[in-house]
Amino acid sequence: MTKTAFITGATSGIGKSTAIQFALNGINLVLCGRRQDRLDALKEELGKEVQVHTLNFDIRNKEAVQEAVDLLPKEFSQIDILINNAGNAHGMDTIQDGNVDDWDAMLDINVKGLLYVSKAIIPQMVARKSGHIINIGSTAGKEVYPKGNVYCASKHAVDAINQGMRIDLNGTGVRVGAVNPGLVETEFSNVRFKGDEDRAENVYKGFQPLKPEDIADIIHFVITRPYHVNIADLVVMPTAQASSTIVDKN
Ligand code: NDP
Ligand code: 8X3
Repeated sequence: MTKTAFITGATSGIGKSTAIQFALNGINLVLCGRRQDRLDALKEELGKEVQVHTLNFDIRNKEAVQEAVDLLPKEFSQIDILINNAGNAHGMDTIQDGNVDDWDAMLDINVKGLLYVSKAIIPQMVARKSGHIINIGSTAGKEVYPKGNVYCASKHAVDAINQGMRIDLNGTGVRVGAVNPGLVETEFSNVRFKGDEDRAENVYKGFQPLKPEDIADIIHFVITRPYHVNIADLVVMPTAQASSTIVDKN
């Protein structure tokens, strides 16, 4: 039977590549983000392959999240796969120089937003005794690096939530796992450095970073394992990367 995936942060980077990969493999899509022009373009492109519905909401707004899920058209209302991907870093400062608005954004989007979407979708999965949730964490959820403080805290929270979901949903038939990437070249650093393109590009200079397609390919692998196989927690880095701070740059 054709499955339906709900992907947050589908307008760019890892989420967009995952949407394309899923469409090529016949998975119907509910694509979420705030940039309507990009949602429209994706619907136009991927709608040639599968059924696509788009949702425009800010993941920080819990009422908007719940309403978007509640009002899904019938043909998209059964969510088989949830990709909790929307998120970003905002700023990169020492804790003493950190901007509290950046801290709010990272905790509200990466942690609370992920929880709001999960809260809106998990009950139907439990009721049906099936479903698969992939939480997009980060190597920043496995270690802390200089000036990473609150972003790392948000991704450590995703790591804990991923474990907590798997524990609490054990026995319900719902699979839960995380994919934790290292350095992937997306709009991530443009957002982190607030549009400073030189600074953003510099992050990926001198080595071959991961492409969002690499992560999409892995996510598709994870969600296509047989039902008795759950990939619980997966870390993937570029070959040139050994840790958040050790990258072989030439
Ligand atoms: P991008 O900036 O390319 O994509 C981020 C996506 O999140 C966009 O589609 C954006 O959509 C969406 N988003 C951001 N804020 C909100 C919001 N308030 N409400 C709704 N949607 C929002 O970055 P990536 O693809 O790299 O990031 C995706 C995930 O991967 C994030 O969770 C990130 O932390 C994680 N990650 C990234 C790594 C990297 O090196 N790139 C490494 C490890 C993890 P829109 O602006 O349209 O709302
Ligand atoms: C993104 C990877 O190293 O920029 O989560 O924090 S890193």
